[in-house]
Amino acid sequence: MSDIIVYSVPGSPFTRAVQMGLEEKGAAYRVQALAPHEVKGEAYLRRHPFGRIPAVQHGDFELYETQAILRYLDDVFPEPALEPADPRAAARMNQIIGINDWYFFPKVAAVVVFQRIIGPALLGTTTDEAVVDAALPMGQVCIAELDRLLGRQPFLAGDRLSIADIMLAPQVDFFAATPEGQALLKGTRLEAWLERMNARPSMIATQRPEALRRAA
Ligand SMILES: N[C@@H](CCC(=O)N[C@@H](CS)C(=O)NCC(=O)O)C(=O)O
Repeated sequence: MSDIIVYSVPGSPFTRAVQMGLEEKGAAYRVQALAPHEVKGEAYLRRHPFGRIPAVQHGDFELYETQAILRYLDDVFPEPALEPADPRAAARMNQIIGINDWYFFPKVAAVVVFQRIIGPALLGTTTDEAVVDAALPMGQVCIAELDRLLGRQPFLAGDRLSIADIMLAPQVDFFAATPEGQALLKGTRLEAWLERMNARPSMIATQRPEALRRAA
C-alpha cells in the first residue's frame, strides 16, 4: 500500500492529530509542508476547496476533514483500534470530537493561541486583550466539560485511547502554552491527562516547531 502524504503548514494542531493517528498505527507517511499563503492558493484549493489543513493523499484517494481522515485510518490500519466498540463509549468519543470542532477549537483555542502565540511569533502582531477576554467564558465551559467527561477514566472515551484523545491532545497542548490555558487547566484531571498524552511517543514525535511552543 502506498505511503500517505499529509499536506500541512507546520504547527497545525489538526494536522498533528492526523500525524498522531498515523504514529499510533505505525503507518508510513510523509508531511508535505505548505507555506501559509499556499493554503488559499489555487493549487491547494483544488485539493481542499475550503482552504484548510490538513488534507491527505493515499494512493489515488484524496481526503480532508480531520475526523474523517482519522476514521479512514482506523479502517485501513485496524490495529490498534481507535474507535470504541461499546456504543456508549463511541457516543462519548463522537460527542467530544463535536465539542472540539464546534466550541473548543473555533471559539477558544484558535482565538487565544492566535492572539498569544501564532500572531506574535509569525506575524509580528500584538495581543488584543479584549479578544482574549471575550473567549474565556467559553474556555471555562469547554475545559470544565471536558474535565467532567474525562472523570476518573484514563482516556476521554474510557479505558482506551480513541480519536477523541487524538483530536483533543494537540489542541489542549497548544492552549496550555498560553497563560489562559495554563490557568484554566491547573489542578484539573484534564491537566493530568495532557501530561499522560504528552508522554506518548505519538505526541513526542509530532512536536510543534520551537517558535510555536509558548506564548511570547
Ligand atoms: N474542520 C477542519 C478544520 C481544520 C482547520 O481549521 N485547520 C486550521 C489549522 S489547525 C486551518 O486550516 N487554518 C487556516 C485558515 O483558517 O486559513 C478539519 O477538521 O480538518
